[in-house]
Amino acid sequence: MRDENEKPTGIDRRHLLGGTAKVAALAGLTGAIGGAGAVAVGDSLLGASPAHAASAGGGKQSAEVKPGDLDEYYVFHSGGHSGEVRIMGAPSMRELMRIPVFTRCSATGWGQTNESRKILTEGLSENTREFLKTRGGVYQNGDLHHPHMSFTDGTYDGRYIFCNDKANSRVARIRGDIMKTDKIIEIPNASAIHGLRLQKYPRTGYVFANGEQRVPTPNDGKILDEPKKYRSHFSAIDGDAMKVAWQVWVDGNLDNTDADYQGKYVFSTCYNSEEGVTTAEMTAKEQDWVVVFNIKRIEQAVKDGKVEVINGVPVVDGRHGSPFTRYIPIPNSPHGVNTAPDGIHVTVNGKLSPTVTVLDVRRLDDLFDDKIKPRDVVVAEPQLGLGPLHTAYDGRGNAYTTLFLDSQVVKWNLDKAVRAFKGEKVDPIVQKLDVHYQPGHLHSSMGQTKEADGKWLIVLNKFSKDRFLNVGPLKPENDQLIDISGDQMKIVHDGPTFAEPHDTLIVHRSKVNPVNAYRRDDPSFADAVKQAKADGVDPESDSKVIRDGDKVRVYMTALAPAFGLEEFTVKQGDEVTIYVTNMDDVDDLTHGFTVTNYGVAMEVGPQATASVTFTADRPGVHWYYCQWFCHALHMEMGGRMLVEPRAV
Ligand code: RUQ
Ligand code: CUA
Repeated sequence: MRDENEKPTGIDRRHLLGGTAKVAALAGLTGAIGGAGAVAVGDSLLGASPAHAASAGGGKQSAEVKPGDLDEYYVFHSGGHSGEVRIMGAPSMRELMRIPVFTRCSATGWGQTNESRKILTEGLSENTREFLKTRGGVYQNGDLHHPHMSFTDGTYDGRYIFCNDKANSRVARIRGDIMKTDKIIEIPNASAIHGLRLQKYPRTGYVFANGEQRVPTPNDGKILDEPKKYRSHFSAIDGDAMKVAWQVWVDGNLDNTDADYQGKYVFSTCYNSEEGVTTAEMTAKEQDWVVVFNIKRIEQAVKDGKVEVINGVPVVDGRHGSPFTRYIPIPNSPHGVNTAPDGIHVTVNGKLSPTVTVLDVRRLDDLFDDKIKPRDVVVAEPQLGLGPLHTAYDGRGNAYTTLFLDSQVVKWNLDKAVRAFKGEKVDPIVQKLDVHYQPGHLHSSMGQTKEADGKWLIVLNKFSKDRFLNVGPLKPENDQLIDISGDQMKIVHDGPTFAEPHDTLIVHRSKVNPVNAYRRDDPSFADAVKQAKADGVDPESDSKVIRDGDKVRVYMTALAPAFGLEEFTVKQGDEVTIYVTNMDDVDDLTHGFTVTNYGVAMEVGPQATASVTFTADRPGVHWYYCQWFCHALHMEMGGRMLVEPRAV
């Protein structure tokens, strides 16, 4: 689809690069807010009228999306230690939806329904399931840093969103059609899955996931305070099967990761090459590294069985000297790693070093063939400022890096950085913009794809301080929207958010096509439909109670404004499973099912079946009701569960 806002065709790249030279003259104005200094080139990019051209070098885009109008982009926002993914719209920054992933959710019953509990438990190890037995059967928390959408041929395809859980070492997948989590797996031989990125070419394919903490393998208590024996593993997960395909044992730990656009190499930063266990030890050296993984060689070794199988996963030894990896030295404790949409450059962000190191992927074949040295892959290393964490791109040759300590975003030119590294007297820095405050990740529209369109940048600031009304000791974070369509960055919106967006995606709406109702053969509730069939019940039309010893299965339809059953009776102590099928197929007609004073609640989407199991251990009259406002008679949509007391 084409939008009236889409990038005009026929952009003259050389004209643009030439234009930035004018901006370079402004580079001394560090911290200058975009809008100062008129440069007309940005206007030609936007196709703005000459009337605007005279005003400023900042973009001319507005964050305003009028009531009833739709945003141009979907934003997939991580929920950090809230454990969810949030969908927002850009440029309005309106929150559109929350997708429970590692969370429990009061509204939707995520963590409570049989369908969600299956997803939350089926990918766990026996050992973890055993551990959770006395803890409600599922983890109650998660720390979701990095949501990423699946790729086909270097750009988003809308199929899935994958994300990590640092807290409990898991990886999850969200379906792009219904925007619900459909798979969660625990990653064996890893502790704290942090960096997560996807194979971009030819498709996803692999989900690459970093084990951040070094731990004994197996971590069963036999090895404790012997850090030299700890290990960390890089994982490649088959994103279709949601199964770990292989792992690589590395030196150091693993922080962030990204993949190339050729499907050959993956990169992971390491901030603890010292393999220390205290902060002082971890930051002792001046140099750490980025590990480069050679996918073909690893796949070949796995195929040839040249692996150690640990907890069911083939593991190759990728420590120094192995054919599977190369370690490129990078100044002190690098953090983010970001592949540029040009398919050639990869930036490694220094964190404790003021530099960003730029690699050229075209040199990696030679590196793996030992024709060149690791540092020969480095083609630039500009000094940008204090605390570089992550880098985004505009598809016009510019990069944008967050400076955590300086509370700035620095815009710099890749080509100039490469030329400066060769000794030419050029300053790659285009502009430094103050942000509020202490930014971590940043993301440009379509910027992690080969279709980077250079329109918007979202900067996730860890602190909001004085930007909003005081809400007590715990303050929101601040997600700032920046117009990058001009030569100068311009902040256009402040957006408070709850703990804690780490990372975000800005995906053009043409890539995302969710459905309005479930298909009746949707796999997410296939078990419920199967059970109904086995009980001789058609869940789409029948409402009835099936008794099976002390198990009771209650089937009912939901059709606004009534459930198929206005009452049912069970005995105290029965294990009751309620199956509700929403037969409304009107857009936006979700029902709910809550049992009063039973702690039971779930969402029942249009055309979906949802189920929940509980023990009816409280005798008495317990009304159930629909908690999703669905009809003028929504308040009346309910019924009674009569629980007969156990005979004494
Ligand atoms: S990390 S602030 Cu968890 Cu993505 Cu860099
Ligand atoms: Cu159905 Cu409210």
